[in-house]
Amino acid sequence: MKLWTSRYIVGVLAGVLAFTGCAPKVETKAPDPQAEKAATEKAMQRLDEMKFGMFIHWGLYTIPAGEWKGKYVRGIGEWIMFREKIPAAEYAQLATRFNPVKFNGGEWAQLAKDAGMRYLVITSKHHDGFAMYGSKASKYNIVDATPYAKDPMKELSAACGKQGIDFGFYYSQDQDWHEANGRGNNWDFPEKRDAQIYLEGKVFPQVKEIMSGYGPMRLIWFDTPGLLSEKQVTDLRSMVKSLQPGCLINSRIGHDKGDYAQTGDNAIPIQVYLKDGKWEVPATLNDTWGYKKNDNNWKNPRDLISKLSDIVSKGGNYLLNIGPTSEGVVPEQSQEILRTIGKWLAVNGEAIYGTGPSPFHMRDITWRATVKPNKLYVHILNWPGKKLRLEGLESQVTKAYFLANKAEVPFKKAGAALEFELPEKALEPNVTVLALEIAEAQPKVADGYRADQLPAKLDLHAWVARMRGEEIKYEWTTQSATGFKSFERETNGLSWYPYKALDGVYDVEITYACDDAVAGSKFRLVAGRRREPNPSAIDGVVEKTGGKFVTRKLAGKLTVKPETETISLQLEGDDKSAPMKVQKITLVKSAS
Ligand code: JFZ
Repeated sequence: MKLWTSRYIVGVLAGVLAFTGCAPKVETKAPDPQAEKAATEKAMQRLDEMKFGMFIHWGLYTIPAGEWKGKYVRGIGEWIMFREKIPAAEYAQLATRFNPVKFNGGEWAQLAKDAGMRYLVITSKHHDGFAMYGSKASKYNIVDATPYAKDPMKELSAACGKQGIDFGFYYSQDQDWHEANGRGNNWDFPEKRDAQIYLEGKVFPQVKEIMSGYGPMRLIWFDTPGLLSEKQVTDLRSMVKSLQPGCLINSRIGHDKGDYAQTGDNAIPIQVYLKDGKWEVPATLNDTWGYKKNDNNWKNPRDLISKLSDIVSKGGNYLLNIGPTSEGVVPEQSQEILRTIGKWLAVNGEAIYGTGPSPFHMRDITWRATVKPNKLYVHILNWPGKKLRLEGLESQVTKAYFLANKAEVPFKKAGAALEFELPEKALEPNVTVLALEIAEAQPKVADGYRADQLPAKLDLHAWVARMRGEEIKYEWTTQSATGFKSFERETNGLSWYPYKALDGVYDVEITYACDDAVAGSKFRLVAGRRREPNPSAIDGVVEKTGGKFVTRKLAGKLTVKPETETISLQLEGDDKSAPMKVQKITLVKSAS
């Protein structure tokens, strides 16, 4: 007890000395509420129109790049300090080797521009506590602690300004593994922390710095709010808004104090989602945010472009990450992927930027829709062959044409549907957009087809799920997910995110194929919230399918409530189930 008390006091004293010594106390006065509201609304509209942004994770963790003392470290690269419980003093030594001589802010801004990205968010300080800009509030920063000794964020923010790309900072406001009073590092600092000391000594001064020295800040991206109190979060918000009322704040500031929301990483709602305002999907190009030298699990451009269409048609923005190396180089593959997306956007951007979400719900993965006044854009994700049937549109279509070549597309009425005559093959390797000119400003959609009217029988395709685990892959030829390897620490499986679209008790079918050798493996379907003690669940056993895709009804029912966060399919046990291919699960609303 005595020991604990004295260590605590020493810890607090050290914190007070380290912080109040060099940083003046920062006042947080509340901004004028009217001005804040107007500026925020304007910025929200701009964010909604931009749709596509670049996320950049860059920090000291790019030196180990996924390997510590010769050992490969699983998981996301920027968490290596935490994963390996690296002492703060030892980790800090990385700074003496951080020298990104190849960094060129103009090139990064140009890459974002080439990719068709309209905004950019970069880590000013991640959980490791190291400031990637010149900070007066903490010596642990790129100018004072590295041989590079320059502030790359000055160059980058200026380059973005020149390119017309909105600039924003990521800032880890609660987790800080370098500080005794930051959250997360209990291997160096087992004592109880005092978050207020950390906030006043580091966070408030640093947030003031990043909000003041880098031009107009379009948004600030806080992360992993954890244990800050509502008062602390409110103070943080006031500080941001008093400095730049039009700077948007993301929901990961905590306590519902953000202007717009994030989904989980790489998590896309299953349907159009407009109930809680604007949202954004932060996503990776491979399986890490911060650079890892051995992570070559790159998503393909087709997948990413389809995801962009999917997300935008559901009402969201896509924030896609690059992880530059410790030299300041963006991996070649990332550049190539982004430029491919940019080429697609140069032709099809009209169907993305400034559009509204789909007026239809989504029945399968053939197409998605976005709208503009008098226009409906049909994004064809999976080419249906020579005919595309579009059901549920009541508006009169006056003209149909492809954005790719402006060629008119013949169509006729077929009962209540429209039937478009397509070429045998897709025009593009990626998403082909069919533009429809319609008589009304807003498309009229028939009852039963509207976005908020889901059918009693609803497919959840593997493609719409988040694929968790490094081995799991999507197979385009069979439209199925495969590679369900089980590992102890990484959850492995498919997760769907209903985001309030579902409410009820459901019978469940699963469509899969497997070699007979896989039969007997167990799987589990779970619907619940994070860490919910008793989620709704169905256990199943894989049966022989003779290699063909079959649909099987599961024994049991799944309860999905509006507050259910995820529906997950996990294959339990060893690697036996790895080659199983899952196309979809189907929820059938049950009477009981
Ligand atoms: C956080 C960070 O821990 C991570 O390093 C990275 O910066 C990422 C963008 O954000 O990780 C999270 C935070 C929240 C969720 C998932 C990962 N979430 O809500 O599902």
